Amino acid sequence: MTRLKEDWIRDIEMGMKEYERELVGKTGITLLDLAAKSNGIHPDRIREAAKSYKVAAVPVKAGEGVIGTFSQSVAAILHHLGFQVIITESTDVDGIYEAWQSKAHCIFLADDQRFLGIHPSKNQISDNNIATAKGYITALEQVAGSLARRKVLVLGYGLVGKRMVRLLLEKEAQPVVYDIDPVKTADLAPDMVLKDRESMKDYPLLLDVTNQGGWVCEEMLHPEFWMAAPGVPLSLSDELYRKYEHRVIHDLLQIGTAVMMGELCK
Ligand code: 2YJ
Repeated sequence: MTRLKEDWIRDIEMGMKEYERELVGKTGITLLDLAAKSNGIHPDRIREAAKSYKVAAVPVKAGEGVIGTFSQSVAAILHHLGFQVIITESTDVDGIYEAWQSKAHCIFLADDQRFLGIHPSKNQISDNNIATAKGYITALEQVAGSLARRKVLVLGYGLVGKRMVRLLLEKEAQPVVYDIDPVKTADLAPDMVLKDRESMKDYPLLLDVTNQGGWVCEEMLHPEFWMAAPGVPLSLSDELYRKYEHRVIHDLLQIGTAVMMGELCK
């Protein structure tokens, strides 16, 4: 699991409008619509919740500590969806206490292992790994149409990759997995495993959940590929990303965080 860096996320807060414009340009829907669709709810449900929910982003010092602008970025994404958001001054357990004192309905917080959204009074919790899997599959469906009976290549078989495979099977798609470590995919049926990454070019639909940057070269891409890529750093080199940005859905926090909020509105 990649730990985010301040350098990567510092523009999120100021760039939400531009982010939205690009997302709509590629997928035809807004971040709020995507959060709703990924959770099978009407967008109005999120809009209604946004009128009354107060959300607290709690910085967490535990482990490797606070990442500059992490809580601010989470707050900006949720604010963009219409929610009233505070960032607690206190961190960790004291921050949770501050959130409760401020009468926040939902709390968003992350340590080095997990990023959660919690709605205590509804006894609901949202895990960023699950939300990310749902959000990027929905984004891929949005650009490529129904995935049923179509092969989808999942690059990387970690926590999010596994969740994606489960969701794809539920959607009656045909997931095929590539992971650099063959031990990870040993339990999968042989026809669900891509052994050699040179064959990637046969797959136009890609979900990239790897955490190694720049290992995909142009010859490995199908001429009409679509890539939905929560993996950080991105598998495409900066140069390839610039060339094919119109075919790649990729961000560092926005889709996962928005889908978490959608889940808490269910
Ligand atoms: O509050 C803070 O600023 C930090 N404790 C945030 C830590 C963010 N955590 C990560 O980047 C981890 N890799 C977990 C992310 C889970 C994404 N699926």
